[in-house]
Amino acid sequence: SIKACLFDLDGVIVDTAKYHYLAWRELANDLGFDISLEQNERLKGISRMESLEIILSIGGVVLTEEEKLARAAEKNRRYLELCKQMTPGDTLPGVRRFMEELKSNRILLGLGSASKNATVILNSIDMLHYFDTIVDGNRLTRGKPDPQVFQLGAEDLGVGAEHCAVFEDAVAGIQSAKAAGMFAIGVGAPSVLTEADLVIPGFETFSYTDLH
Ligand code: B16
Ligand code: MG
Repeated sequence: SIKACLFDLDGVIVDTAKYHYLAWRELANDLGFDISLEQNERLKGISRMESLEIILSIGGVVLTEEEKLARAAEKNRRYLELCKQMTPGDTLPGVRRFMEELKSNRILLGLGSASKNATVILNSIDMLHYFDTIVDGNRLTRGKPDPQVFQLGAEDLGVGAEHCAVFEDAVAGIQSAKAAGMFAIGVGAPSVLTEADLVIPGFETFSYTDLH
């Protein structure tokens, strides 16, 4: 039976993917090329520096390590500026109700995000207090698809992998959950999240009883 639920942040709790995309796109445009929404799909769940490498390879641009760090820092400044407009109303539909339901049924909640901005974002949508543990990009030595992010979460909560369910919108995140030996629930399109154990379109039509 499920004792803990581990949630990805971007694309599951809040739609920050659109802000990541805007900020990356500005960086690409600045370097003289563009990135499509389809190419942006490849960046979901991937760390900031790895995302930068993918973007540079799309544009065929070569930078020094120093330039890369400066560009990544600039992207993050722009991203955080865009995130400033976020309010609790930006929480994706049904998420808050679902978490309340889990809480009242004594299911433990964890965050498993590649983002180094996770705490800031959770604060701005007033969701930080729901979580019994936070695993974010600041704690990770290996990013998704490595299982580390969800393994650390389960360890913090003292729950075995077989009792954990993971909610993820990214292919890399589903792979990470499966590699950790957990039940992987994709949030999005079944055609994209083919490796998930179950795919849901969102939380509006999903409740605690569906977990069993
Ligand atoms: P940051 P998640 C991921 O968050 C995003 O999906 C990905 O697009 C982003 O590059 C990554 O966080 C790092 O974010 O630049 O804020 O550290 O989906 O794992 O919650
Ligand atoms: Mg995500």
